[in-house]
Amino acid sequence: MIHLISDLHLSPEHPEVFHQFDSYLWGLNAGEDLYILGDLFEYWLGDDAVGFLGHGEAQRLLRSLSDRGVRIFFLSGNRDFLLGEKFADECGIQLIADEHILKVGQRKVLLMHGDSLCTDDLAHQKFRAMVRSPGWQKTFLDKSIAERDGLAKLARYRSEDGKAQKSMEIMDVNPQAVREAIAHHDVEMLIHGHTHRPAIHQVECPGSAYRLVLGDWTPEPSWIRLNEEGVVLAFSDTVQRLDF
Ligand code: LP5
Ligand code: MN
Repeated sequence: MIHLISDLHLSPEHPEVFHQFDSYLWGLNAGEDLYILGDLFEYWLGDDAVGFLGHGEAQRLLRSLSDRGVRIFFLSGNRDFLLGEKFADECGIQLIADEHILKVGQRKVLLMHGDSLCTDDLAHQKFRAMVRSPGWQKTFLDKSIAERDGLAKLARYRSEDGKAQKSMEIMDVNPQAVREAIAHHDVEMLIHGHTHRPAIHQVECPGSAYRLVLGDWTPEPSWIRLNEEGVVLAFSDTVQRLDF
């Protein structure tokens, strides 16, 4: 079985989400795969700041999961794009690229965080291009943890302020960007998070494909289970199923 989650936004301020995560992970068995599609953490300042941000417990939880024989794959989101190989190695996680192709039997499924599909949100695309560039990341990571934290808090403040002024439409995925991603990778299914609008959408591009959107974990966990027989999406008190 393949399990997929995203957008937990773990932080010490919300221990209830951490406890839900812990319980959820006990439902996963050795030999199964867990794909984390970004924004596992509220924000990430670099692998040297795990203790500073209070993510030591999460690190131990992930390590014990990989030690139990569950393979963990991580694709970063717009909050935790600075999560690196050091933290991944310590947890037994394999880092994968945004736009990762997952093979399920004969099927190809495209995995993304989802923010790159929000192409109408020009302010975000500009910010994204900046912070994803290796030069910017090196300069940022060379700063002290306290300085990085100050900048991250400023970015979070500006982001919340900016979102209050943007329409829901601008902050959703752009339909043409979705069709292009599906056609470019020649897949029949795309799974992403980021928008916190869990749903199963049918996409005509021009062949028929599906776009599955994971939800966040407040107040309930959201997850996808996928195997050769079909896919199940859970969010709030809803469970939706798609048979292959
Ligand atoms: O994250 P969310 O869901 O609230 O909103 C996103 C988009 N916002 C972001 C910004 C992140 O929340 C900030 C994460 C901090 C990571 C910490 C490490 C890096 C620190 C960087 C410090 C410069 O991704 C939001 C979208 C929304 O999703 C919906 O799709 O609309 O996008 C924006 O609000 C636009 C920009 O992304 C935000 C611009 C912030 C600019 C901050 C400049 C800081 C000052 C630099 C001084 C040199
Ligand atoms: Mn996100």
